[in-house]
Amino acid sequence: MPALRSSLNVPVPTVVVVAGDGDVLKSAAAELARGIGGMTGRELAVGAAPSSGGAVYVGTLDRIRTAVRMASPPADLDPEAFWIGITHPSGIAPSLVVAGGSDRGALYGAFALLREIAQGHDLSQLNRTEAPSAPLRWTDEWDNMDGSIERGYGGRSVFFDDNHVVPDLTRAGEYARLLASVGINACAVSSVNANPLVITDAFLPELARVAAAFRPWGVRIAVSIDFSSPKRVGGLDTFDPLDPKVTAFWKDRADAIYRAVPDLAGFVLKADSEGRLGPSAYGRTHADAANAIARALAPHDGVIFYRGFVYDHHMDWRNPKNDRARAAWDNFHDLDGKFDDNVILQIKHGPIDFQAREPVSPLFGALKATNQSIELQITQEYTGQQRHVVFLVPMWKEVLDFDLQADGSTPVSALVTGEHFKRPLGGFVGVSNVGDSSTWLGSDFAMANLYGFGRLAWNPALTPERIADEWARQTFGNDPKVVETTSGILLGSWPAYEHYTGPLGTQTLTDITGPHYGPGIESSENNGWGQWHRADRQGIGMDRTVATGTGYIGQYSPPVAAIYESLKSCPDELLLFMHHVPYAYVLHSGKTVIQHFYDSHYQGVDEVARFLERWRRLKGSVDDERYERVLAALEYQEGHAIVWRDAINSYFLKLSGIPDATGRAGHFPGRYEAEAMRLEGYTPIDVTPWETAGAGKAVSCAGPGPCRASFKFDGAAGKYDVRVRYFDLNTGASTFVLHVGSKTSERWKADDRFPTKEPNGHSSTWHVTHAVELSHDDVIVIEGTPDGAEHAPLDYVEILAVKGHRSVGP
Ligand code: GCV
Repeated sequence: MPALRSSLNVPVPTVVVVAGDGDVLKSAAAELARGIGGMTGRELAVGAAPSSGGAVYVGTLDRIRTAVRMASPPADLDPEAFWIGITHPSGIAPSLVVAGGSDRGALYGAFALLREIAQGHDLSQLNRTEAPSAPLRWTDEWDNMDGSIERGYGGRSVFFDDNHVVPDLTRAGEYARLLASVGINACAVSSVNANPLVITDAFLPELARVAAAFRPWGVRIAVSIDFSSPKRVGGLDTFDPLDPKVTAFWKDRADAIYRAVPDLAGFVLKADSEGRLGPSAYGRTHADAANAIARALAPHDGVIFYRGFVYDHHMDWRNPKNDRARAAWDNFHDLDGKFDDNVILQIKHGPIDFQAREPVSPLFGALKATNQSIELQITQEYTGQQRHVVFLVPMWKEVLDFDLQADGSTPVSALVTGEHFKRPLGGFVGVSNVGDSSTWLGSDFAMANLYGFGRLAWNPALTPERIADEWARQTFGNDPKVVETTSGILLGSWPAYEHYTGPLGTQTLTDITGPHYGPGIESSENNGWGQWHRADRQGIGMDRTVATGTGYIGQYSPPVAAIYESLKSCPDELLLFMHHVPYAYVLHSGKTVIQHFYDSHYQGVDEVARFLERWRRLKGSVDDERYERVLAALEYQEGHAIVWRDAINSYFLKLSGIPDATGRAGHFPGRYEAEAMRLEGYTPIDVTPWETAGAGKAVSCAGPGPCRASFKFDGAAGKYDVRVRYFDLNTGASTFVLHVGSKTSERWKADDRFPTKEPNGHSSTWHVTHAVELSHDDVIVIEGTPDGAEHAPLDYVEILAVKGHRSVGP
């Protein structure tokens, strides 16, 4: 603490002087007292009178002007903007000032000042004005009314349970505080797969309670609506948006909701998508639909986010011209200029669905007279579901910086903020899906994504390096070693994930009809979902060219289309998204596609192994609780990256028939397959898909157990890591015991909750025993005792020499 105090170069204030009396301002003052007090070890009073020891003044610019003389404040501030600076009032020590264009601006300024202090910045010359890049900075929560969260990995809803709002909204209020701390100003609390209950009279008093919990933090709530509500809860026989009965229904609902929640931010609508009903049922356009509802909201200053995620999930895969990537642009570009001013099209950042890598959605460049916003996914649906560290800010930053050349230079950030085409509204939506877990998102590092989303929405010019550094300092403190390691892991994590999942623009090669988590390569093909990568024995990739393919590339402006259309200029990282090529096709890097696949998967695993090594060096520098939690998460991630690597490499080795030039793919040194061990009680089973288990097989213990699988170690004496690869299903908690000779014995339970009942790439995990002394012919035994429907499935054991240790003998 003292170090932090001295680095600030201003006296630590003893009082927070509040110029004003609104609830949001009270939150700002309380945050300053709590934050500065906590970080400097000094207790601060909150009051109206300055003290001789120095103060921090907080309020709107106008009110502060009358309270204290400021050296260089701005003449004016937009409502959400703030100025933070230093002032030298007579009679008391130099003091800090947080002035907002409104109370909300002051709250953002308070959090900005706390960020400065947390990072130990010199405040003696502080003089900074900031304003957000865009008026709309929202999160969407995919919370269901029963308390579950679609694609949520951090526990249950903090808003809903059993079709009601939860009785205790303390966590909801804390979430609003968290959102406000990074400048988010609205939150759609109910899932886009909407339950019409949310807009019924009976529910509105409950909704009002959520709004009340959020209000002190200046975060307005919104709700997702079901387009067929006029029929489902309105007693009408139609939901045709042009029917006067339907427009009257929406007006009645909007008026009723605004009576209960006068500051409701608005609605979110997913229509004509993944089975949700929409205007196509009546041959109406998306503009008809959006405007009908927007007109009910307009008198209340409400807005409607209309999702651009509209596509046909029953598309015929046999037609090579069909292409889901085309859908957003095909559905909306013609409607440009036809939407009311309180409609915002909410467009996912890529044309498919938050894959490990996608190009930028061409729809951003097609809307010149329509408000638009970018939808980014904070919850890691396709990027490791919070079990893998994947810092998405570098990916988002690439998207925001990408120049679509729609009208001269038009980086995506200038389009979605509304800046370039001078739109009245625009902004950012982050699908967050926090839950009741103590870490909100279910893992420590995942919070860097929520933080980074807010920071980029506030200022898209910030760099990923700066955001990672800020987050690391505020999360783990300013120890340079900790900051460097933490931000290094964050910044390397998206590339690593892409390397071991879906390189070269193949998308995340996961089980797309299942939980979207582990590998499931063929699940993308031969079905209507349209996430095809079209791999066959000769080659791989979607031909999206104008010349011979689906024509998707033609949705970009001519200069951008020219880059993607030509194999010569198409960047390697998107090659297979844009083109179908033979496995032997040579990339710009000089490698063939297939060799790049093999290498990249090994590289990705090595990168995660290095994250782990680096983290281990922080023992003692990070509190034990978080150190151990992150360590366990990274150890698991390394193991799961190996599952990905081996699944994808084995699959493409078999399909292409082209060997890995370095001899790694398909060869597993030190590996003993369970089905080849001596089995007592265990029986071999086939694993589906085959590539997610060693040799496609495992062993399962059908009886009460324990079952045993044993083998003799046939290597030289030395020190080894023993990796037991097994499947942890969500149907029980089997017990495993590992015996190595007479020396080592370890017991563990398979009690994690992976998203599957089957042995496959989602449930494959490992237990590693480090640095075991082994002798040639040592007997290794694994005992598995089933629990419930989980039959202690075992895949293989791998015995690898500890690095730097020479084995002797046999
Ligand atoms: C809320 C993907 C997800 C769905 C999600 C949908 C959407 O398809 O898998 O869970 O539904 O996107 O964004 O509407």
